[in-house]
Amino acid sequence: MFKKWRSRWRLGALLPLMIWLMTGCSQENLSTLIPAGPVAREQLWLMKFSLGVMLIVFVVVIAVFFYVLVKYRKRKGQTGIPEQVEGNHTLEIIWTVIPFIMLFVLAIPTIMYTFKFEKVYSASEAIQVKVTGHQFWWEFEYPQYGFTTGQDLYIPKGKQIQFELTSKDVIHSFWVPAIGGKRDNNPGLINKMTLLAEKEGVFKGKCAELCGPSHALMDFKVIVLDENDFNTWSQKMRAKPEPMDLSPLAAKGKELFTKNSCISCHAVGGNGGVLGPNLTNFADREMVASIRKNTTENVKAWIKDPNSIKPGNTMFKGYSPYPNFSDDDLDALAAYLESLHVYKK
Ligand code: HEC
Ligand SMILES: [Cu+2]
Repeated sequence: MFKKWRSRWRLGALLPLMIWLMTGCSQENLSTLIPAGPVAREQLWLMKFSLGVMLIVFVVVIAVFFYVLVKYRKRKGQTGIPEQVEGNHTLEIIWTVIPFIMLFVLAIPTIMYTFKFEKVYSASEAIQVKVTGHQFWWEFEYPQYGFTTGQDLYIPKGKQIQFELTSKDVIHSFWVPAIGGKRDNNPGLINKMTLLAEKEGVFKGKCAELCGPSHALMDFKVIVLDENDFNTWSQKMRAKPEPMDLSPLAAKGKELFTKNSCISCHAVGGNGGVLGPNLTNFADREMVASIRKNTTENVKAWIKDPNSIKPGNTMFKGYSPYPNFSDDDLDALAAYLESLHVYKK
């Protein structure tokens, strides 16, 4: 008996650990429970409402269960089986009608909000952003402004953003928990979604559709600026800046960047390919490839062996053998990339 209780207590001790782990997921910038925009807030309301309805059902069912358990327990001196009842019209009608009503109560707000979230804004009402998912990075094109960014989505606070979601390869899903979501990026199809951010700050986004070996590493950032800052940033991006006054090391890096066909996949300013993220504002990013802190060491490690950081990613895909960069080359490439500032200094 004692042993049994001891093992139960031990299990009980796991509870605080579980709570700690689960609340670890409620970081402010990655939580549906701390909304930073109307869509996320209304979705949170729906979650709470459904949970409330389900809680009522749960409490009533459990109460009836215990009531029956106690009332119809076997009493002392009782022999034989109790009276058997078959069919009861009143009861059957009650337990059919109540769930029916419950489903209506759940369905009405859910359908109303679903249609509300489907509203599509015209180009004059909203900022348009085309979001393309790639294994395993995000491309954000701003057709009204004429530029593209990778990994980091910049938007102004308080403005409606109209997204067009698609994919270059497999199905991905665009999700910014604190602002709203989520919706699939399907190859060959365009899905629309509208969001608005009310708070300035940096919010985390995730791919929410299993899309390959590095699916869990397919993060992005949503950077919400006040409107003036956004205008400054977008004007700078629109000018497609190339870095000026490079240090000798960075200038060597630029040369290597062109020579090693980095530029055939990555655009900087007005030049370059589109198979990899646009690097015009790479030095403004908090992360390298969305998952490592943007430090010189990590940039070098990424260029040297991207597959060890993000398995299955497509950098240098089809290039065989993989270029073997010396430490000096890596220093130069990193110095060049770290000079690609647009916004932060
Ligand atoms: C075949 C196309 C291709 C070539 C060539 C290529 N890259 Fe990439 N690169 C990519 C792709 C695709 C990614 C995104 C990987 C991911 O996050 O899944 C990437 C990511 C990066 C990143 C991280 C970008 C970010 O937004 O965080 C850097 C830095 C980078 N590449 C530098 C280079 C350098 C330097 C070279 C040349 C030595 C190079 N790349 C050559 C395709 C390429
Ligand atoms: Cu994905």
